[in-house]
Amino acid sequence: MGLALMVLIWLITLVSTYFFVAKTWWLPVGAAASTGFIDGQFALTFILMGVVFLAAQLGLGYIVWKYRETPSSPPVSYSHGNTMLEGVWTLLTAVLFIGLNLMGSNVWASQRFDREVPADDVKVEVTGMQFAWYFRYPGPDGKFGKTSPNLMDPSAGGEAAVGLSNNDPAAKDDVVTGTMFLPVNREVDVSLRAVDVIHSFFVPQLRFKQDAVPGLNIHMHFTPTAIGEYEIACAELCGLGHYKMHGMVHVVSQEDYDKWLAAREAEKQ
Ligand SMILES: [Cu+2]
Repeated sequence: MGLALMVLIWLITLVSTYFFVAKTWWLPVGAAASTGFIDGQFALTFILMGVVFLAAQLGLGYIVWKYRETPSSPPVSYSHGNTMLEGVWTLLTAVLFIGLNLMGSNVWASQRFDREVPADDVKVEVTGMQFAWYFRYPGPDGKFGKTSPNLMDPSAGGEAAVGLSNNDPAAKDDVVTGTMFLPVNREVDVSLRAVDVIHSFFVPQLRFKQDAVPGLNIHMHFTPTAIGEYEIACAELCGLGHYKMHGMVHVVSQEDYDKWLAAREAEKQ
């Protein structure tokens, strides 16, 4: 029985490790400038944790087999553990987690702070609500008009859903859409908001994931590097309609982006 259990534990361990090594289940091909360092951090975390996982599971199987019950086994006895072993184990785990955290903080900060803001970045405000995403572009004046929670009417959709104030001159040319369009190879400055509960804006191909929190306006930036259509998923369980809270990002050429934006402006007139 001990032998069978050891083999079973090792089998489950090796089969589950295979899926990671063979990358049968992995992030899709990246289409953003940050793909390299995010995937690097991701791979490093999986390799380090994978080694610990393998060692722990192989060790578990061995111990289960070695201390199996046999006719000559001594009666069960309890010990109070080994303080030295527990100390070393706790220290190594702490070093591993704090180390990964410090390394990851560079990657984390690079999407939020470390940068010189390019003058020609594309500003988009993303608003999450139960259960839709809205995207607002500042229009030719480059300025977002005022919005107010009092004006928000999610059931009305569009401009009313994000609470756009029509009295503000800067709001006149703002474009609100249900689909995100972005020009390729230009830095996008996202302002992320939520109307009701916490949502999470996740575009796997763009290696972008950030919670949208009511009351906060969270800035992040990324640069799409390949033309294509990418699905947005809400990655935070946000209510009964969570499963249908998705949208599309269309990364297009600069020319197509200009045309699209001009058409949306024309629609407003
Ligand atoms: Cu959501």
